[in-house]
Amino acid sequence: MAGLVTTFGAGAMTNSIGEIRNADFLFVIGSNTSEAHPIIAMEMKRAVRRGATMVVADPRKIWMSTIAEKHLQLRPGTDVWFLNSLAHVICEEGLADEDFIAKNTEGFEAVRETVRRYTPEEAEKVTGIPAEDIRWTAREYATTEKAGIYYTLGITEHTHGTDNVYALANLVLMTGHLGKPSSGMNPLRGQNNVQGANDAGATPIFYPGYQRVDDPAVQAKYEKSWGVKLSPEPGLNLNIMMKEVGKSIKGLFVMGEDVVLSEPNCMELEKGMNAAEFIVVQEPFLNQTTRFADVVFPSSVFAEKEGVFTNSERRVQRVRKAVDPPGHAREDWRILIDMANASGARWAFESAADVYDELARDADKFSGISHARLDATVSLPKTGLQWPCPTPEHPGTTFLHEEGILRGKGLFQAVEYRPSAELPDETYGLLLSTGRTLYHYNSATQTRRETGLDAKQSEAWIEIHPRDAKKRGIEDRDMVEVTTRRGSVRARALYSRQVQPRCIWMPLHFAEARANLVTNDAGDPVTDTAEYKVCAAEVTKVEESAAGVGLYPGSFYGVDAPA
Ligand SMILES: Nc1nc2c(c(=O)[nH]1)N[C@H]1C(S)=C(S)[C@@H](COP(=O)(O)OP(=O)(O)OC[C@H]3O[C@@H](n4cnc5c(=O)[nH]c(N)nc54)[C@H](O)[C@@H]3O)O[C@H]1N2
Ligand SMILES: Nc1nc2c(c(=O)[nH]1)N[C@H]1C(S)=C(S)[C@@H](COP(=O)(O)OP(=O)(O)OC[C@H]3O[C@@H](n4cnc5c(=O)[nH]c(N)nc54)[C@H](O)[C@@H]3O)O[C@H]1N2
Ligand SMILES: [Mo]
Repeated sequence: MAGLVTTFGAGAMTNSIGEIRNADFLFVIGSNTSEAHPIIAMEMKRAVRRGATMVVADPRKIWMSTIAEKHLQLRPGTDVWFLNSLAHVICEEGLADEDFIAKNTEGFEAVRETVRRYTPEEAEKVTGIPAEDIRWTAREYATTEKAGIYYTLGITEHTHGTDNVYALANLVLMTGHLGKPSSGMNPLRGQNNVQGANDAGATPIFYPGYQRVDDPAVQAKYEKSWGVKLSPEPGLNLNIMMKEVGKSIKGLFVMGEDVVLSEPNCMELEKGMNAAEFIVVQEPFLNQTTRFADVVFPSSVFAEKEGVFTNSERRVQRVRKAVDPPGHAREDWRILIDMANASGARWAFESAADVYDELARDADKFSGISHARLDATVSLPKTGLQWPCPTPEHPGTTFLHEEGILRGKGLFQAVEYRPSAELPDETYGLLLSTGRTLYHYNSATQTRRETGLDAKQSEAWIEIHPRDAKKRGIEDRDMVEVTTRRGSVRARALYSRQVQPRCIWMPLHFAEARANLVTNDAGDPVTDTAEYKVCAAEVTKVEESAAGVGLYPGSFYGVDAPA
């Protein structure tokens, strides 16, 4: 199991972005690729233009669904049903790659047994996807050699997010779509360098390079290397930490996250922040979270510093300083080193390159990578090196698992459907989902400071199906209040057929209408990732206030035109 779990645990693409254009079947699930990953979407468009078949599984009509052979518009939160029914068809119709399964995997029988019950006809009742479309998708996926899966938050931001990922991995393993070009299992990472942050050990369970904190040999290695005693206990996951702020967590050092905007059920977090004893925020901009800070360290943005970024395909690339940080702002690493040394450490790093060298020294995956090597091997358009890259001579790794599933075996995981934590009922009759748009970036601290982007989308909105709106006496563009068990926000209602009836959708970007005042902080049992994608909500019309009348956010292809 070692290989697959390391890869899936690392959450990196098994394959590379450049391979997408040569894929013959693209299975895009829970990813609004053209808005959230436009460069990767370009590769997908290129594949489709070449003749590849694309299937989009998404509750909303998104731009990608307009070029897909089929749009499987499932009900939010029903992916395990859908994916198990694909596995059902693959098993029943003898499409599984028995040879690959025997050589490379363990645990297939349990999955075969579990999915027996997940017939396409039953799946249709739960997911809303026609049984025939399920059969067709299963056959196309299983019988196409170059078939890749691409997924993002529509899969992970659920209380059954881990089950969704396992159900996808089962499909990859049973069809043997692994260790080959243009195939595999490809989570598209979110923030710039979120991959690099994970690689560097910014997670509660790993040291750099996905070496487990509870492995005594690893612990001993780092105690020697860093010269300090280390704990073998995994740390807390983000969602759990946020619930402990002001309770067992008395002090908080926040760097590069606008927590009171982006964490679920954020009013509870605000209470915790008010009860905390000391809060430091290291930020290039004043944001919602700096309101709670005792100290703000002004830091710099990407163009103001040296370093490396690692993207979703494990490619470590150099970033170079273009301008000096303004005023008192400084590079993050310099601030952290000063903090460490003021606390009694003796860190002597003189450059970002020194910091990277220390990381690479103890983590095999990157030991062949250094700023010096990256600087010496610039060959456009393919810059950087893809890990694993264990030695200075190693060329880097384009796709993983070429020689079988590394040293271990891919472990199947039988998963059963569990409904989302909170579903619509008589009081809260609508299903609310949240996400992002092309024009703004997460907390929008950066994009709302840019006049062009702000002109495109200057105020918050919710998308509601005209039928649901009319039932509630809501006209297109009326101001409404969205209420859940946790709180309420005001935003403009837009009639939209992008969303299904009985579903509403809103972006997370707007500080004055924080989606996270209403989202559910129930977490996945394994990762604690919150259920941002499903909660129960109700919508009522409110009087237009004098302020806050902004521009219509626009639509890219007209499906959300007023009825
Ligand atoms: N322009 C822009 N780009 C960004 C960002 C940004 O804020 N703005 N943020 C970056 C970050 S941090 C991230 S993590 C990525 C996220 O990238 P995405 O995950 O693509 O972004 P989301 O808007 O969350 O969209 C998730 C998709 O999943 C669908 N979905 C919702 N619920 C379900 C479900 O139950 N099942 C299925 N199958 N699908 C579902 C939604 O309809 C949507 O199309 O984007 C990154 N790129
Ligand atoms: N409702 C809902 N909520 C969500 C999501 C959702 O889909 N729905 N998605 C979730 C996801 S996937 C994510 S990733 C989060 C994102 O949420 P956040 O991480 O809070 O959002 P960002 O805007 O990416 O960045 C946070 C801060 O980093 C600062 N920053 C930028 N560059 C630097 C730098 O170089 N150094 C330092 N120190 N700071 C910097 C920015 O100014 C900003 O204030 O939101 C999550 N919240
Ligand atoms: Mo993200």
